[in-house]
Amino acid sequence: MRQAVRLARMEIFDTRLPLAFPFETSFGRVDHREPLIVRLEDRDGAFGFGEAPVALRPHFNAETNVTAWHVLSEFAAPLLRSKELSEPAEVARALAPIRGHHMAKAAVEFALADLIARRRGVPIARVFGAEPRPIEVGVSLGIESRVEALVERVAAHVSRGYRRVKLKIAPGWDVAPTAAVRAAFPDLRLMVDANGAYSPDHAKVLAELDWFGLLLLEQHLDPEDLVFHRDLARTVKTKIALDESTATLGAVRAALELEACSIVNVKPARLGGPTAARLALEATVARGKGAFLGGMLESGIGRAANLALAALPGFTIEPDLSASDRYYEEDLVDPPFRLDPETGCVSPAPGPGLGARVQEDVLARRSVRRQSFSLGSP
Ligand code: OSB
Ligand code: MG
Repeated sequence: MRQAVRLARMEIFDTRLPLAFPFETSFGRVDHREPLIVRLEDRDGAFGFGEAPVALRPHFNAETNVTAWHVLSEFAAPLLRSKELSEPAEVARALAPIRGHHMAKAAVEFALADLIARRRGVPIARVFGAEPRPIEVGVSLGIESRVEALVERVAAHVSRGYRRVKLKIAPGWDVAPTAAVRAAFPDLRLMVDANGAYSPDHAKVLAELDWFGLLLLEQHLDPEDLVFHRDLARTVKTKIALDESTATLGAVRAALELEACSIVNVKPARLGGPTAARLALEATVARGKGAFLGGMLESGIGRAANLALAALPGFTIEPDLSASDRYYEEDLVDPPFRLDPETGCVSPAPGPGLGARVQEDVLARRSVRRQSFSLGSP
């Protein structure tokens, strides 16, 4: 057996990261992200970083930047005290007494995976059972005030090399912007995401989206109602993908069983970490359904780990995972992630763990609060 990691310390950073350009979804417009970054250290001084991509508001899911801080500091830290852990999945087991709060727990599991990879001197992908490689990625673009501005935004990203684009939609911003982007880019791999903004009363407008040859329609209805999604999936030709509705591995299994979707957005933080993400992907593949890896506008810390997971076999659509400059002017990692315009790929940086170096000075400067917790035996 491999030598177990003896945890000594956990530090939490509460960050404020200004976005390169505002991002508007059906929940509203944001110009910052506020992820918590977790740094774990073991008794030999080895360390690893993980990210909880939470926001200030509980719109995507019930977690916020404040609940994640509360859960990590009050409940996760005591459960991790004096723990010896040999693999990331053991974090999920150690934190199992905490119900929900997946993003908070995911940050710890990702940090342990990075720490283990650095100790072994291997890329984090290996710890996930994947072979690190360049990944063809897609970009997720927000709602704009005018259709022309959206078409320009899409054009800028297509010219940079993105070959798959996801548009955020909401009632009143759906058929017209989708039609305009499709008219300007007849062959683009295009999909839309409503973040739960529609109801079954909108069946007619949702059916109109069938005209545009979309790869998928993501989470158009109430996240808590799989049966709505199943019923509506039967009335539209476009494939349905679920994000918020598949908040847990159990919900992924239920959605597949019900045929509420034919594609799963495998979003590691939403599911509770890399182990849950791998299991969700495996369940989806076993059912013969499609999958893509989703993102939460993570900093380079969360994105490096997601990029490693995106190399797992079974994904059928490019991940929501773009270059650093799509998100932040100043990323928390160096080098920043770049898109190769020739191949449409983002590559992991060479090196152990996350590959890219975490810029601890930038992390400190971008944090409004940080706190360190001793995890060693008293
Ligand atoms: O619904 O997939 C989503 C970002 C924040 C919250 C929810 C979502 C998103 C994205 C961004 O679509 C994907 C990315 O990280 O590039
Ligand atoms: Mg989504």
